[in-house]
Amino acid sequence: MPPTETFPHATSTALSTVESHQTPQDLIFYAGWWCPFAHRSWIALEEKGIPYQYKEVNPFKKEKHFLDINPRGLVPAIEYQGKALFESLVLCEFLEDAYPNHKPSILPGDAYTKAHARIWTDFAGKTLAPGFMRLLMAQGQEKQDVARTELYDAIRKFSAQIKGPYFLGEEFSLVDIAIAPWVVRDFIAAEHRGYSRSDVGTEWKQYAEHVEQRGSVLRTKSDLDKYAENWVPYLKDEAQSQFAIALRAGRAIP
Ligand SMILES: N[C@@H](CCC(=O)N[C@@H](CS)C(=O)NCC(=O)O)C(=O)O
Repeated sequence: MPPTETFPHATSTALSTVESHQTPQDLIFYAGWWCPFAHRSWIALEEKGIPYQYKEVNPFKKEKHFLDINPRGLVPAIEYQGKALFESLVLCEFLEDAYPNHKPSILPGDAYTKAHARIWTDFAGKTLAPGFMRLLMAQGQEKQDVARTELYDAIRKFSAQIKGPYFLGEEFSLVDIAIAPWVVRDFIAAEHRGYSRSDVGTEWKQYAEHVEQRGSVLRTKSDLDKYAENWVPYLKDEAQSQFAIALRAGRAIP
């Protein structure tokens, strides 16, 4: 997980979004700009255009006011009309249920497709996201090779189900939201762990490119350098990389 001392606030377009969400609302969103789990719920809020007040929290400090909202002490959390909730994917489903008139819906209306979406959201949450984390945190070539192979296998299973451009087809959904924060951050795995979207497969590369261009994803995105800095203590690989240089120069992820 990211370090206890993180850059204190969002940057780039995410900062503008934070600044335009400071007015008190029925819904207070407690997040860390850097946290991929918080990023999920933030994308859902933005996607649905729900009024919310953004509050930046450093969950590692375990401050009492925050533990009163989420006893687990983790971001994201929300206070909705004075009542607290947490867990990123639960929050996304809550937003869908509590704001039915805010479109687009992030879950399909049809019962079968909704269940299908939940199966793959679960896969994204329990297999893909941890796969990215394991790869990033793996130390030594051998462990990194194993972690990368496992992640590629999992992504290929997921990719085989992508209808395109998004997972369920034309509609952006909870499945996409569940994996979007790791798509935004996968350049770190490319930079330090030999990961490449193209090596996983064309379906995945195209899918990732669509997801990262979604308006709600762009509006909640901080500077890539800041995400990368956040991971440095865990990567233990300070080498100056050509990949980082290419990325900063605005070239495509290989
Ligand atoms: N399962 C949780 C995970 C949330 C989580 O791990 N958040 C991290 C930041 S990315 C956190 O708050 N860490 C604080 C800590 O571990 O003390 C969710 O999906 O919301």
